[in-house]
Amino acid sequence: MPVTKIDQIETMILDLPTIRGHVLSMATMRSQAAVLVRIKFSDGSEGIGEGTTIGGLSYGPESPESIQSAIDTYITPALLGLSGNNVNGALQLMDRLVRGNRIAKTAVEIALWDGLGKRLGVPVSQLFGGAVTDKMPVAWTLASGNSQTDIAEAHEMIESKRHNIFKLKIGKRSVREDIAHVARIKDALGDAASIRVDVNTAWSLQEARWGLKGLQEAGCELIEQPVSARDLDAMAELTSAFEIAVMADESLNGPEDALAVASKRAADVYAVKIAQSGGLKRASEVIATAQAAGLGLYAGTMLETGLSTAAALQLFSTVETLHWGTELFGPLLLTDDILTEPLTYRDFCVEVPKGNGIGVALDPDKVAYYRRDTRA
Ligand code: MUC
Ligand code: MG
Repeated sequence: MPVTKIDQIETMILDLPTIRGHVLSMATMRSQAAVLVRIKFSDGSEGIGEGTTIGGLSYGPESPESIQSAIDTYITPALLGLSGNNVNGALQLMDRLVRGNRIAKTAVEIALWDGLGKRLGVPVSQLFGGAVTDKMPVAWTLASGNSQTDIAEAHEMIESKRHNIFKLKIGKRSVREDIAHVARIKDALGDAASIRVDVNTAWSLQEARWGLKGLQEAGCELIEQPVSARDLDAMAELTSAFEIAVMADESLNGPEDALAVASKRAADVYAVKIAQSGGLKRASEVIATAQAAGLGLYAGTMLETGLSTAAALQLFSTVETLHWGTELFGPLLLTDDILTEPLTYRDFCVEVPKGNGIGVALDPDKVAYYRRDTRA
């Protein structure tokens, strides 16, 4: 293969409205800000990537603006002129020159994989050893803030065969109110649905002990990140004290965290997010750690557009067993899709896009319309 150099890296922020308020313990989202990356290579080929977080700076240490500035100011000058085919080389350089900033690195790395896959004429899944599935179960998040609205939304999803796994966002109200809310939804849906919750770190250990007991009795199957990301001792206590599955999300920022959580047995399941891991390669290392430790796997989301969702699908399609399925529904939470061909959601599954690279293309008119820097 001839040497193909990285000629240009362009970034832009898109502001995309959500279909309803998405109420999380730390923020209510009414729009999502996605940072897109387009890399142009010396042979004329291109690759696209995305780095997206949730709720400004309320979820994690990176914001849309910091993602863009980390790329423009520090990553791009280091990568220009280097080989576009050597993704590992680019990753090592980014890790050496830029601490943290995993989502910024993810956006660039996805664009490199996309360009490489397109030049080789293969999907990115092939670059990770090949897909073992072409579709995966996909959960939906009920987070309107109201039990009756959530129940109506869940019924619609089940009837249209779009989702029968629901993640409820809790942690904003009292533990008692949250348990009652979950119990109302579980009672209304019965065995037609799997009910899980995400507390997004909002509880103390004391609250979590009550919470897990109540949720378990209400028929909830899994609880995601009940306590602080750093409090692995509390996560380990909850994991061993209750039958309900405990899933780590915010505790997992890359392979080193994956090893720490596994060593302490501080979760039963890993929510693997490509953005939080630092890209597809680092996410594959998080996955390998969970597999080696005998932990369950779930494909998480940062509520990204179809672009990053497609990149995640490429990687997760290569994983032998995703015990808890995926929540790769990001594009469905947005009022508009920015892909020329939206991802396919049917029969309770999301399908892996066919095609080279990450398998999707951006709609230029939509991108122009939602770009923050050119909006009036
Ligand atoms: C999170 O913490 O998992 C994922 C799905 C959703 O609704 O919010 C996110 C964030
Ligand atoms: Mg979560």
